[in-house]
Amino acid sequence: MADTILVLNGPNLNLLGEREPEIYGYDTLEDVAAQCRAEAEPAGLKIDLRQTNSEAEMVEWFQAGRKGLAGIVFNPAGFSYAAYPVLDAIKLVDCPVIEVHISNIHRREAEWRSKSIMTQVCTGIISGLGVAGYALAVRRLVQLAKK
Ligand code: CA2
Repeated sequence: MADTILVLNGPNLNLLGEREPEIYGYDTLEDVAAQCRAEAEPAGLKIDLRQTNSEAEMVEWFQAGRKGLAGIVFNPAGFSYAAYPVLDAIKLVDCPVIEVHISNIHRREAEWRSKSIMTQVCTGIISGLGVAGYALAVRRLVQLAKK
């Protein structure tokens, strides 16, 4: 059985916990990694959490993850709205991909935030449950890996 879940984060999420806490909360990506590990490790799965501001690097991570992963949790952040090369790369992977947004992208001040182009190629989406959405996505990927 594939034993790793990738947790991929797009632009600016390296600043999670530092900026706009009223929207995104106070947890950092390190906290998110710990919450994801608490879901995955009892099932014998590992978490590999990464963040990049580079679209090219994100494409390369999806390409490298084409085979052999239990699943991918993906917060595309600003890539959600225009990064078609990333959308194409998601289509290459053979594991489930769950899109996660910390905020409810359908309930934000700007309408463009609700139009993620990634959703059409992801297995499912969690949006608006805060950083807890990451661990919930991992929980579902653990269930799917056991099937
Ligand atoms: O709610 C989410 O998780 C988002 O994907 C976050 C993105 C935003 O562009 C999406 O519309 C929704 C990134 C927001 C800007 O980056 C920040 C990172 C940390 C703290 C504050 C802002």
